[in-house]
Amino acid sequence: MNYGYFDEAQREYVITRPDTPAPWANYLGSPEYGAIISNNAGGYSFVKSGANGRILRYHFNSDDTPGRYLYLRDDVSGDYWSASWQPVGKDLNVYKNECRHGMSYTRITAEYEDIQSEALYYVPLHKTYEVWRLKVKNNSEKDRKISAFGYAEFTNDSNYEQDQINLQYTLFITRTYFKKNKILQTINQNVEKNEEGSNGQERFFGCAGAEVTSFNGDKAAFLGAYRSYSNPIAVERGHCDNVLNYNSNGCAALQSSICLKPGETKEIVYILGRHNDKDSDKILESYQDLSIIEKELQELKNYWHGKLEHFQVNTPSKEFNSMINTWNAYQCFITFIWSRAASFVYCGQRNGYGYRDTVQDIQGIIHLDAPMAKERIRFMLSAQVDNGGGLPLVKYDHNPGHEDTPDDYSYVQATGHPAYRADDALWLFPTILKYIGETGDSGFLEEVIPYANKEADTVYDHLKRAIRFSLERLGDHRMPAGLHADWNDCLRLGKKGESTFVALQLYYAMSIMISLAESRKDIEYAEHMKGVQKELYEIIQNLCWEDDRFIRGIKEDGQVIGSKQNKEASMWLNPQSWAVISGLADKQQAEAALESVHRELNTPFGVRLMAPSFADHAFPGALAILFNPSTKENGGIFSQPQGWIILAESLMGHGNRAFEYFKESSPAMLNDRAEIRVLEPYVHGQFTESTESPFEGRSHVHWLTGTASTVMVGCVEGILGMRPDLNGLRVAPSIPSEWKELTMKKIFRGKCLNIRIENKDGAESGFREMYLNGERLTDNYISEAEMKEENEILLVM
Ligand code: IFM
Repeated sequence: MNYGYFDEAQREYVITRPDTPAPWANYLGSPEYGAIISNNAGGYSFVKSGANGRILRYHFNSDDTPGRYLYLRDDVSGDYWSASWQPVGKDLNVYKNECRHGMSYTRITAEYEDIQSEALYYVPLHKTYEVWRLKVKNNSEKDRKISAFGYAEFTNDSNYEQDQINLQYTLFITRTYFKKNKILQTINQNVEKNEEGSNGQERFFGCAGAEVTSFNGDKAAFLGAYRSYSNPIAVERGHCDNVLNYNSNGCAALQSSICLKPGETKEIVYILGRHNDKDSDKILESYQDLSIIEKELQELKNYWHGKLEHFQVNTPSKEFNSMINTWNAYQCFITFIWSRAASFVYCGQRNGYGYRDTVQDIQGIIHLDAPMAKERIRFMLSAQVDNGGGLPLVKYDHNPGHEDTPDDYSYVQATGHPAYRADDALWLFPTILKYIGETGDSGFLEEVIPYANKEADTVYDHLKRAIRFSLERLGDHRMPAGLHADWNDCLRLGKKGESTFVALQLYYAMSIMISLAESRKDIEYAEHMKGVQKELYEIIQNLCWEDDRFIRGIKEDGQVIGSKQNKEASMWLNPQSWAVISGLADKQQAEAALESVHRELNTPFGVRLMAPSFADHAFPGALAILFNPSTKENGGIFSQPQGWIILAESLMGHGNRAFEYFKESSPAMLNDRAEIRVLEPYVHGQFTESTESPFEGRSHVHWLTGTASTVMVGCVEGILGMRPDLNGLRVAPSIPSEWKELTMKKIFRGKCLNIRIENKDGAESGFREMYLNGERLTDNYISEAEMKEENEILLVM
């Protein structure tokens, strides 16, 4: 069943049925002012922090309420509805509704009883408030008298947890006032006032374009006792009763009357934000001329569409195109910006950036906005401890050079992270390599960046220390120890247990370091690294290869995890894909390992993280057993590794297999089975339930997931074969053989590359000829020096 479609010309996902199987969300705003909104206008807003800056309330894990509600009432008949289907929820046979989620804005249109409405929601670029514009049109043949009620439910405290739980306090600290067409809410209004008489704890919800005829600042007064958002007494009655909040729950409800001639349209704009009386008046004044709204919307589109224009593809698969050109790309930015801070599942309690997640998230945007990526790489390097390891959690107020580390009790207490994780800093290698490849900015390696706790070093030396960190923490077999965890949070191999995944990451990191050292003529280090890498190679080959698979690791007590002999969890995905990505597996091993993945882990909805799930034979560190079988790390289809298996198959030239994995797990490909997948068809989730679940194919944990970046890399670098290096670009597509032609437009180091791939013979990979601006090249590589401002590239497969 489908609930909507991709409108690629507008870069919008259009929801045509509002009764989606879950709230389907969009993100508005920036780290300064963030907002999340569903197709039924549910959601919340916050200033700077989802945990400490919450201004709109939301009921998590519940009924997608409250939200940014715009009620409409026919003042003659008394009938009322809402501009989004919910919360009033009119019969869909008579109420028509469409929601368009775009790049940082959402537009919901409805038609009921010949009244057409359009609610547009956005946060203007570089602004710290949000705009709701309501347009109402009379499509009937008679005059209509309509009341519009804008409703915003404030939190009683900016701290989300306090607002929800500490009611004996937070119910008694807010007040609302009605001042000049707006409700102003104050918190702790008597304390710490600045010169302007404000304590920075004021929120407002105001209206421009229409007079407010009645208001409520008290939630209970607006809704009425034993009522809900679907039938507020104020709307039913036809007016608010001007009751303000004092020792109760605050809200802002503003009623305006709209008289419409046949065919006439009127507009009202509502603005919400955390600003004091004076500033909010200024903001509202700037919306007296409502034409500003179209300008601001255009600015937003230019900003986002401009970023996405850096890489565009046109393949025979419209789903692939929608994901790579728009939605996967946008999700990469959203995940990059919000990390794991705020969604309908992440309630905003994370107080920092996870090291490994953040360094991986960066990879998804490098080809679209390299300067933005560089800024975050710097930040993450400044969160590397001088021993080379990453801080498992980097606080939002991170202070480079002055931080405590997991060796300090204070850090453990503040973050809840008791120890280093084995993989954190190793993610720096592919991320920095990709950044340098995309930009040619090898000078970045010379930049001096502080460590988290003390001292500073060049980026190059930061990387050396990351390698040293792993080498100083080896297990009994001289493989890297799993420490508190490797990528898999649910796998504790014991402090000295050894992780194949980390060993492969380290092996790959060494290859990267050898090439960087050679290019800088640091021959001594390169030679040293080659020796150490060779030793690691032998160890992994001797210990971790078992017939047709790489094992997952060795526990502290010697037990092998991921061996064929194991009754449960005998086959794991990541060691197979990473054996290929790292370059360690020889051809025969790679082919065998990938075949085992397909045979033992593949399902109609993607590849399982491991199988069989733990049920009766888990070891004490196998925390995955906490989850139901086929769920999350316990044999679920974990989404992030789908990107790695797509990449691994592509690197092997298996275009058909790579695309098969894309198809199975891609949200867009499941658009017509949305009732099974449940999550937004335009967004990756953290995992999908697998074969043992009664709900096989159902996905969870929308938006904020490392999947965005791994699948992006799997598709762009893998399937599409965009493989930049220090000096230029290799074009090595690994595509499904049914694709006979595809084109790409890539902005590479300021130059425009128009790339056409011709595949008349139905190959999966490889090339016969490549041309740059009509000149035949000797292979499939173009150096930067050969490129003009505008380039036509043809690769014949
Ligand atoms: O790698 C982790 C990630 O850091 C958080 N989500 C789960 C992943 C796998 O355990």
